[in-house]
Amino acid sequence: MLKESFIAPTPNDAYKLAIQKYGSIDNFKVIKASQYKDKDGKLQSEITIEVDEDTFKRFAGIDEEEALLEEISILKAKMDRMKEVLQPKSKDNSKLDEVKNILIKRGLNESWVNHMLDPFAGTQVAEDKALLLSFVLEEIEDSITISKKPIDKRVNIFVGPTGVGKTTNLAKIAAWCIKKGVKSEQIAIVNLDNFRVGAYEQLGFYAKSLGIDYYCVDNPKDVQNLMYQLSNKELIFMDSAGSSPYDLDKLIRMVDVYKQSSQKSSCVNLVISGASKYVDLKDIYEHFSFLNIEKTIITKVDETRNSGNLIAFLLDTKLPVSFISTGQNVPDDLQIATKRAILEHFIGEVNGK
Ligand SMILES: Nc1nc2c(ncn2[C@@H]2O[C@H](COP(=O)(O)OP(=O)(O)O)[C@@H](O)[C@H]2O)c(=O)[nH]1
Ligand SMILES: [Mg+2]
Repeated sequence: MLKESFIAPTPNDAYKLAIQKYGSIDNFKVIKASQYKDKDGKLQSEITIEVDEDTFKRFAGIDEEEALLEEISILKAKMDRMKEVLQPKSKDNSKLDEVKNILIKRGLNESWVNHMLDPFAGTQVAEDKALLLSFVLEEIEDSITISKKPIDKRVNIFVGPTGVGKTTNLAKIAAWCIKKGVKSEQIAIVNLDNFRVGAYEQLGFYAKSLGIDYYCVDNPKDVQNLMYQLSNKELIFMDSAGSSPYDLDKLIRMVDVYKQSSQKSSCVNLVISGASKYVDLKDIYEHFSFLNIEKTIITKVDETRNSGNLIAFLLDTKLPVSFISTGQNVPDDLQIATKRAILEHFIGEVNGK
């Protein structure tokens, strides 16, 4: 025997449904009748009948084989629905690829971009360009580091390739410290770059206009003597040349001496141009890494349309950024680094501005 239920608003209507299906009361037996409230609070009546298999098939108008096929097709439809739920909802990754291309074209590292965005492939997020971009920007914002205080050591040395903006930004930063309340008599500027034509005069000019004492040394012994001489100064800024292997060797020896004589209260600042390519930035970083770089100062952000290179470098090295130089004007074109300031250019670039 098979059991079957009929549901209607009243017991009488439920009963009528059973008669409608099986023709006469003689073809089935009512074994249960009950009432309940459905999810909308409406009263429903349910009757359960018993019917033998032959009658069921006769009135259903199907033979056994058909019943089986029907059952299989119902199961198949059910499985398809389950697959739909389990499977990624979207197969269209064209927007995802578009976003990846924009980011890579703007200088971000391809493997980093893939690592960030591939998990979204085939999902609904993959169809939303704005969502994908904001996800990546948030990841960048979380991962880059800003130094807690831009200047927190007594002796600060500026290293980096020639022409990157070490001398001009040293002057801007010294001016910023004066603005923040350090007396100019409490500051000293030291030039380790006295070989280059004009290097002495350039920094000397800035020092004089800021009222800061200015010194020039070119060997480790003189560095040591000068550090003793300047022991009463609150803040010391050191400029360097250091591009050729000879310069670098000398710089390493001088920095070694000044680090020893300044008893750990010293900081090596790597000055890099925000307009440089990723591979060049990595080369520069490796070139100067012997000096234990603590912070980085980014210059020439006004000169680039591909700041993704810089961001890729910062994501890679995790170097804390202290200042950002936005132009040639001394002392005005200088900002304290913020994540926003670093991302601002990049956001403009990825949005095609
Ligand atoms: N556009 C632009 N030029 C800059 C910036 N910072 C420095 N410069 C210029 O880059 C050139 C080299 O600067 P300098 O300080 O002498 O570089 P150094 O060789 O590293 O000491 C100068 O003409 C500066 O005015 C900047 O943020 N933006
Ligand atoms: Mg210089």
